[in-house]
Amino acid sequence: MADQSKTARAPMVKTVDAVVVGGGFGGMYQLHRLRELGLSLQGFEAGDDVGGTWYWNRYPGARCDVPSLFYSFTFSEALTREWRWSEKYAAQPEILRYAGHIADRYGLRDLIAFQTRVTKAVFDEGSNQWLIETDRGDQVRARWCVMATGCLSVPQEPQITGAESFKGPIYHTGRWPHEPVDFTGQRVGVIGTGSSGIQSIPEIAKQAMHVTVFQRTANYSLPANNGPLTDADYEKHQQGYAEYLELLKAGAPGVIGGAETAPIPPLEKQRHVYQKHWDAGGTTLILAFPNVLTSQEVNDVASDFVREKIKAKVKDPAVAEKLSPRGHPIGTKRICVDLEYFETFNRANVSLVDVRAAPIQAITPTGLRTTEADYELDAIVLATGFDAMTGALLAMDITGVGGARLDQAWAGGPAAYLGLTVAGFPNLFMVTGPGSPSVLSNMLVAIEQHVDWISDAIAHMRAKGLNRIEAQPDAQAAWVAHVKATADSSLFPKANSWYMGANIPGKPRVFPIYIGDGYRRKCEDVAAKGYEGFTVG
Ligand code: N01
Repeated sequence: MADQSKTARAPMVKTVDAVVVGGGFGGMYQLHRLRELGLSLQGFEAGDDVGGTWYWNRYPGARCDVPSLFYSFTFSEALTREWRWSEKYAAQPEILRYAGHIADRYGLRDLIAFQTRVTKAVFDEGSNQWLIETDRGDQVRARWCVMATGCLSVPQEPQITGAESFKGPIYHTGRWPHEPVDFTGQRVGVIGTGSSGIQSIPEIAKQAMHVTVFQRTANYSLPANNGPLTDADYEKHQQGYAEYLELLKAGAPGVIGGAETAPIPPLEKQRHVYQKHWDAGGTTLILAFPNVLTSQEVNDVASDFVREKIKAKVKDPAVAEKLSPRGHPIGTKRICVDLEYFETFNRANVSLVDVRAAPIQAITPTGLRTTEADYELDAIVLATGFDAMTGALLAMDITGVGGARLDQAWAGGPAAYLGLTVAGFPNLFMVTGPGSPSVLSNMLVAIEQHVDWISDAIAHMRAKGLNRIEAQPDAQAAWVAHVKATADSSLFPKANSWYMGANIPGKPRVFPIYIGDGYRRKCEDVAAKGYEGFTVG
């Protein structure tokens, strides 16, 4: 694991208008917007530079599954004009450069204390301020506190007996070292076949002597069809850009938008359309019809279609069968996008072990033991995911009104009004928090919308001389019920996914993502009605 030695500095004791936690895209844009409003600010970031998820996830093959041209901020025309992506799906180093460019362009680094983790936030009812504490001994008071802490920022490491005895290195994809890792001549074991495993396995296999993939659940993955972006691509994008911005303003549809009234398309039409999406590449196949994620009947056709493709790609029929996902509808565990993932299993130096059939028993000094066999390994890669959606928020000790703690308030699962604020925790905002579209939308677009809403709310409060805004429990309960009802009308609850919290032992089984239509409009209406559902004072 990357061990950062921290640069020494004296603890800060000060008061600012707002604290922003997180130096990823959300934190950076929030700092930029609040500075424009004239607020005094303090940002905190655990890493030693900006970039958030793209700072930490440096594993080989890390790449975005949203086309680069759309994985871009839209708030500044100049920024859009001057940045040029090289590939249809940008790789991690390029996205990190984009994050660095934003930090430079807007002079954001000076606002952020790096290598600093926020440990505690306590609301002081007397002053209506938050007292923020960090692992560096900082004590910062602020009227407004914005948590831009990311949806997938706390790595999940399975507790495997004997891990500490392993003689080689153990890497987690979400905490990849900053210095290059060379697997040449090594026997590498990879545990996990979610997006991180599916992206890293083909790259590791190109270098290592042998890769053993320990798979518990086979996953659906769609080809990226990546390639360089050409002048013609840019021109076409430019031509449609104004229309794209208009669409964003109108609010992107939810992933199950329109499903209720959608008919079951004829079988041949479904297969024809899936083929078109497959050829184009990327994630859109699961959105090919409004009801792919709500109708088992439609989903079965899409799932079969992808299983057939896997069968065609993998030469050994027994391996193809092991790689064929069964038991969850396509799209209900996060869909993966790959570059030659299934083809990688045709290589002589790659083998697949089904650890559902023969579970992992222990890590030994020289490798890994399942109930069936011992595997000799020089290095182990944990592509085992994250404590998603709530992990980073609950890792901090957050106390609101009357000593209420966030972990207690969320003991039964996260509850938040619009995914932006939590009743009992005034003046605290979350960027892409639970109950908003977040990970089932384009994250940069979702971040911009949330940051703009939060900034407007703070500007409104300041203009009116108000210093406290708090979600009303009833409004929050109604929103949470709506998010749940929408989720329950879909196939998502059928899977044991990180969306459902199923990858974290003991985590409440809740689907904390809003997948219906009209989210942006709802947020705008709430603001237009003088922050309906909030108590403002
Ligand atoms: O994590 P995951 P991830 N023994 O939770 C397995 C985003 N992301 O880091 O399914 C054996 O999806 C686990 O098995 P199972 C994206 O949103 C985006 O890959 O629980 N196996 C599963 O196979 C993504 O969805 C991009 O049975 C164990 C795997 O580990 C999210 O991050 C790229 C195990 C974890 O898969 C998370 O992806 C990368 C154990 N004890 C990530 N514990 C792009 O933009 C866990 N597993 C493309």
